[in-house]
Amino acid sequence: MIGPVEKQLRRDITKLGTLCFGLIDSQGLTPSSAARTAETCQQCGVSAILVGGSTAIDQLEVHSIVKSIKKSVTIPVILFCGNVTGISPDADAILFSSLLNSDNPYFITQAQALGALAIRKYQLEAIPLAYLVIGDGGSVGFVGRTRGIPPKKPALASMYALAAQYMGMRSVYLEGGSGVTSHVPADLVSLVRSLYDGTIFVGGGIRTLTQATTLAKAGADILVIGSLLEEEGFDSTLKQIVRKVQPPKGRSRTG
Ligand code: 1GP
Repeated sequence: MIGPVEKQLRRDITKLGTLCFGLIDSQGLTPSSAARTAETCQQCGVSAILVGGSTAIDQLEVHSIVKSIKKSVTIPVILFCGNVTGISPDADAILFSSLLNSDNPYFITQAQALGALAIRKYQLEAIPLAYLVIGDGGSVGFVGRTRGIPPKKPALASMYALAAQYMGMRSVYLEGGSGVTSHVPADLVSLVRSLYDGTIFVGGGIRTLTQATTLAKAGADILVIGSLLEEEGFDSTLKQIVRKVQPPKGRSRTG
């Protein structure tokens, strides 16, 4: 039941170490500027482009952005929806996520049920994922009605991650929130890594090489980078991050 995109990502993680994904928020970007950003991300060596946003409710906008990005890159374009309005038939896959620490069942199972038939109709590859908000989580914390896991309580995050594993979820996303000033703590990532067998995504507030390296060393499989892509000349930092966390084939990861 594991689809081609997920299979390839798993192979790359085994072979290369930590991967980087570029996250493009579908709001406030024209399709052509989104495509340019995605193209630059690909040139920097990222492994996939995520398209989404916790307040993205304009499905036509999401769709035209996905279509435009698909024409410009060869790496997978994966939906990262905050709601059913984030689905586009032109994407390669969707992070089929359940916001496990929400107080609102809509974000845990109901949106998923509402979207499921469309995903089947569009033949989108669904990648099952437990979405966990750490701390206040910014917009997603607010919109998703989460009870944020306290960043200084890694054991709580590991309990959720293990529960996700026992429920058959092959990935877990430790989300600090887009644009936050401090990313998910490294000791929380390493505790989850020591207990959870699947793919670990980490995102929120990753803007520098040091932050990315720290989280990669702590055990993140995939680093999701969004806000950095809105900065002028982001490509030099992104390139350095990719090179450091994912060295060229045949070389082992250093320091
Ligand atoms: C948000 O984790 C992602 O869902 C990315 O966060 O925008 O802070 O990079 P940033």
